[in-house]
Amino acid sequence: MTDAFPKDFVWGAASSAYQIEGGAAQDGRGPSVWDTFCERPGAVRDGHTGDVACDHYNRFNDDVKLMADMGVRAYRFSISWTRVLPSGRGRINEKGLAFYGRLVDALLAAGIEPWATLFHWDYPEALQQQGGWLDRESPEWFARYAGVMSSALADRVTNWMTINEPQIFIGHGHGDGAHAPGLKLSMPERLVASHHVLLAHGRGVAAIREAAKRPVKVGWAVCGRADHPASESPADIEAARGAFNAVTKRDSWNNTFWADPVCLGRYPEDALRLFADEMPVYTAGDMKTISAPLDFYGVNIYSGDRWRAGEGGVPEVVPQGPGHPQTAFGWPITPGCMEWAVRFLHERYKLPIYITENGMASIDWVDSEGKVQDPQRIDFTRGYLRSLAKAANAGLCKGYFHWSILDNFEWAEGYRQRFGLVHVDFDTLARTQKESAKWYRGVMKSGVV
Ligand code: IFM
Repeated sequence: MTDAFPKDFVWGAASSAYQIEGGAAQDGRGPSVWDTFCERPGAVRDGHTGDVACDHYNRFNDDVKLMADMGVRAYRFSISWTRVLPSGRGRINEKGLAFYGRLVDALLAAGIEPWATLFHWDYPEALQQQGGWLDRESPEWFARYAGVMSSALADRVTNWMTINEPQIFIGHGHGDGAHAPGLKLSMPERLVASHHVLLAHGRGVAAIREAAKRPVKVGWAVCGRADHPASESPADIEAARGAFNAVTKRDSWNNTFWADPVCLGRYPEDALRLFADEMPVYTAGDMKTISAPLDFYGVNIYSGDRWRAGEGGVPEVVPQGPGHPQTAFGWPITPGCMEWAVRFLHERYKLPIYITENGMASIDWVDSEGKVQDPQRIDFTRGYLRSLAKAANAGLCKGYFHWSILDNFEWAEGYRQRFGLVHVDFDTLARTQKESAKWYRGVMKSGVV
């Protein structure tokens, strides 16, 4: 069985600055909350840090050659805010800014389309000290940074994403404290921070467009629930749709609390009921700012619950049987979530969808023949792509970025979880293409999976 994708489908791979760059103290980069968090005893597994990571900051030319050799057509990377603005605002660090110019030039020269994300969790420590996302000025700090980057790169970078996965950096960074900056805020404070993140996104969209001086495409890259139906019966589809679009829990892990304000200009009714008077005061002007029109919707998809209409039509999650397939991280493998997340998002928000991340952690090593055999990653990706092909061929999804190009710093898990298409030996920093990279090369070339 094979599935062909549309000819103009965008094929790529993704990374983020703190997870691969290293060069933490090089050329005037300022500290981010992740630098500080990694210093806290016990915060990150085995005390790992992103100080060196994959040393991509110094090896980016070789990494771009590697990507070209792998047949990567588009590369989603993020910019380290504090490499460019060491204190988050104020003085621009020209050396840091120049790095991204060189990276973009190298990508373009290799025929790889750069897709830039402005914020992938490495918030400036100096701004954190001033209140971080709790400060009403924080959207303006972000807008300034967005404008600086757009002025510098939008002549060459067409596709932009504002923020990556607010569900996680608010949920873990400001809720349970498992990620930087390690805060455990009360629910009203968390909601204030969330509202400011949404405002920052909207201000960022405007700033990117204003500084670009030519038409660019702007979106975001979020995660959320990937509820999907257990069958194609209308009742099961309705059960999954209901869950996908609901805010039922007092946490950040949902779709609509974030996406309704951005795409529809309002918070969803169920969230307003659930959080009631814990919600911050906001104005119609705020909602107008937040809902600045987007060109695309980027979504990161890994795993989701299967839903069915149970007894009397009551929606219920289908329990996973014993031994259900899972990744090394313990995340259930549920390929059907790909097609349906795209369908549900497109149906509600009417934007072209890009899968800005998808992939899996597995236990990979360079074997005695010098190869990295990762058949699970090939099978995982094949299954998810076959599911995605249905949504792509229905015209709903326009591109796919595999997470990740390189094994990298997996946040609180340190270097233990390997998500790369390319294996990195963290002692020597040697790169080895995994078998999955060779397989994915064929997929990107043929558009057939
Ligand atoms: O590594 C992360 C990435 O930074 C954000 N999305 C999920 C990935 C895997 O956990």
